[in-house]
Amino acid sequence: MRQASVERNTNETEISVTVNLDGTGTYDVSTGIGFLDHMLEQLSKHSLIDLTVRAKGDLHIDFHHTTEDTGIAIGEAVNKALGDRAGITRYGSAQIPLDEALTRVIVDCSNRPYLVWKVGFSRPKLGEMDTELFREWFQAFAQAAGVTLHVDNLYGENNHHIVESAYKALARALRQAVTIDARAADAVPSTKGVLSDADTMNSVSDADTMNAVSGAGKD
Ligand SMILES: [Mn+2]
Repeated sequence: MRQASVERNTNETEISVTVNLDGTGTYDVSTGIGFLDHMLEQLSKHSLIDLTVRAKGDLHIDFHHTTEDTGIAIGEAVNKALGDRAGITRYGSAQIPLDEALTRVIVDCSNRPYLVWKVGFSRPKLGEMDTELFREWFQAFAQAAGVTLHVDNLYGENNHHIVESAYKALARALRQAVTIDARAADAVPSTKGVLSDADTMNSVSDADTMNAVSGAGKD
């Protein structure tokens, strides 16, 4: 079983996360932000990644730190659970509708963190949550998980539908990408021969890797 746990404590948030990449989509999520819980439950359910999240953040300020740090912690847990990334399918893509909204997500478990975010909202808030925070979550997740992530809302009107279709598409794309490829179960899917953090430590200053650093964990 590819499982990992992460504890992340700062002055702003206290978060514990457990993931099992080879799960059944069982979740137990509590961040203190109802809408974010709803999204993380979609992520687990449709990726088949078992997910436990306990977050206690400084919600009296706003939802920014808790949203971003939850993305970091879940990303770190996924990264850890992927280990040396040998045998994974590596790439995944999904186009998921929710009524009138359609969102495409493409994932590359490349250990080259990068986010392309082409999602716009017509309202500043969903429930109590600022819609601009969803980009922060995806940026933090991409950075910490070591994945290239392209998120493209093709069309849609309802803001709840738009963001929910993005999380569901992430889930389905991730499910493909982290699945062990039976035809290449022992091989690292890269001609470079390495995809893991430990093996690529020396290339952290790589310009392409650094491109994606802005945003995650900075504020
Ligand atoms: Mn919903």
